[in-house]
Amino acid sequence: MSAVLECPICLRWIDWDGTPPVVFGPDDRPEVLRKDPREDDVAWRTRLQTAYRPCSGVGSPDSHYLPYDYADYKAVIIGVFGESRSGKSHLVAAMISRLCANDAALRRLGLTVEPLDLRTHQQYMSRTVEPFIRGRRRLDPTQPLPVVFTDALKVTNRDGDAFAVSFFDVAGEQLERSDPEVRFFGSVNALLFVIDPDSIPGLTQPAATAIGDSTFEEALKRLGGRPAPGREFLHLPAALVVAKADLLRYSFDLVGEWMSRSGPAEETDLSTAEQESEDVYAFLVERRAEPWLRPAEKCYRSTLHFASATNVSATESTYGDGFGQRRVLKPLLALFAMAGVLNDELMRPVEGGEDAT
Ligand SMILES: Nc1nc2c(ncn2[C@@H]2O[C@H](COP(=O)(O)OP(=O)(O)O)[C@@H](O)[C@H]2O)c(=O)[nH]1
Ligand SMILES: [Mg+2]
Ligand SMILES: [Zn+2]
Repeated sequence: MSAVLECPICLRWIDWDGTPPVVFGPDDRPEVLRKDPREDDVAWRTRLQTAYRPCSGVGSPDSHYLPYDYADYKAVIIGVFGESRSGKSHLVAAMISRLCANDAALRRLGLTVEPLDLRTHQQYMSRTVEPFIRGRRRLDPTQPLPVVFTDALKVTNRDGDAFAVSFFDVAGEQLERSDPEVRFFGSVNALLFVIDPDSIPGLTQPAATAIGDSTFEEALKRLGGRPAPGREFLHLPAALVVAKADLLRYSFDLVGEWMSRSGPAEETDLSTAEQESEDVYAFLVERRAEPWLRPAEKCYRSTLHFASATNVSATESTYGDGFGQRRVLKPLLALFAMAGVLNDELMRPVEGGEDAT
């Protein structure tokens, strides 16, 4: 029997070994890749590195193209939730930018990051990450489009275990209602909930009247429909991020304190995740924002974070002085630790807590 794999985007089964490799030609159209009988194995394998397997007919409009080697790695599929304008797309772009920096701090954690889906990755970097991070340009609102991976990366840990880490960042309105396009509720196995301080009454907007985030409720409802042992908890790890935390840092000392702790060494130190989670939780409870905490109550494991993708607000469509990313990597690394990409011992608080030297 040949291996089958579920398409993470549409949940249809793919006969993995029976599906021929496909490449995208110069006109961006998929075409079946054929081995030249005179071609040696090394050349063939090199060509396969940029190949895909379609979940349905080659060129068919509802086909999704998964990296040829996708099934070789354990899939970590991150669903990003939050209403429109909560800051999802800026946060994801900032996270991926930091993750792909492959800097010394990440190497100390033993992580190596490479593109998995080269075509998607290059498009995402050139259309989104680079204009934002290097060009300081504000990202346009995400369009409600057919769902595809935002990016897919191969992340290898210290033990040599490789993971296919992919992200779904779709338009908020597609998450709010039961959009038939959005089927990834059946495949995501790590959750990123983006809490918008602008929507919590009394934080940044005096006129805010929301009582929670409808996309969180929709996600918890639809994820809860999955068969799971226990049922009381969703057996999925979640990171809850209070985004745009730069807007809170001067009005709330607690947020200011966390936001002043930044930089590669701090962001890759997960031993403070528990303390930060407690602080964020208490902060939100004190401000009667319990509805935004539902994912933390529902998921069997969760962490909470303060982060800012920009550190300043945009003027017109660009970010000026002070632009930078603060604490964006830690929530993703915490998800990695909860999902088994990183050793979850890294989240054990250091004896003596914050005062330890
Ligand atoms: N001050 C501040 N504004 C942010 C931050 N992240 C996003 N924004 C703003 O929030 C708006 C919505 O962000 P976006 O990422 O597109 O939200 P999405 O609809 O959830 O994807 C944009 O206009 C951004 O300028 C942040 O960290 N700080
Ligand atoms: Mg968006
Ligand atoms: Zn599919």
